Amino acid sequence: MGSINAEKPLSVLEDALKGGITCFQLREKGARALVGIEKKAFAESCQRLCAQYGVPFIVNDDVDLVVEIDADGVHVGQDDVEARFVRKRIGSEKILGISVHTVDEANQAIADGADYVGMGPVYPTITKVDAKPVAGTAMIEEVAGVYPSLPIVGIGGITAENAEPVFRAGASGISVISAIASSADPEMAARRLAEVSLKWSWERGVLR
Ligand code: 3NM
Repeated sequence: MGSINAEKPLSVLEDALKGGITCFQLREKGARALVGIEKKAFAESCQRLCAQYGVPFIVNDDVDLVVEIDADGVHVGQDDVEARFVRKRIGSEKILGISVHTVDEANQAIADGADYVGMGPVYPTITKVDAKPVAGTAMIEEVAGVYPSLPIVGIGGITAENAEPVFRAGASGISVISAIASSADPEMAARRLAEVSLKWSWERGVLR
């Protein structure tokens, strides 16, 4: 893996879609992040690509943009705008994802109308500068134990090689940035991740 390919994000996205990703979240953050009409135009390009592949397009932490361009959903963290207001604003049809780190936060996320929760960082990551301490998979296991049918998506340092414990702990999905965006072959990287996910959704289906 090298550094994240920030120069050609749309071609990385298209490769990832070809490789079989099942959901895409636009997370436009950091010093060089696009804003305003540039962010909107870029978001719409991502949205069009995702639509071509029938993959949901979710925007991180920008409810106004979600409503404006009619994205499929929004993801918010604990420090972002209060989730119950987000559900009210986007209506019942759109996907609402909420980052949680404890069972209490999961309780609240469900009460606020979350369709899924994100949990991390499972492993060390250099992608999110303000990531919380590495959490491993224990809390995923705890939340999955309390809410067996709540979709949990693990995040943070996940690769095709280390994804298994995340699924074993009870996650239904994995979310990655560098495993795809820093790969020399993003399509192949996405394909391998999709294969691991598919294997686990099949096993979980059989086990339940
Ligand atoms: N959120 P990578 S970790 C965006 O713990 C994000 O909530 C995290 O990137 C959390 O796959 C993270 O390159 C970064 O580690 C994920």
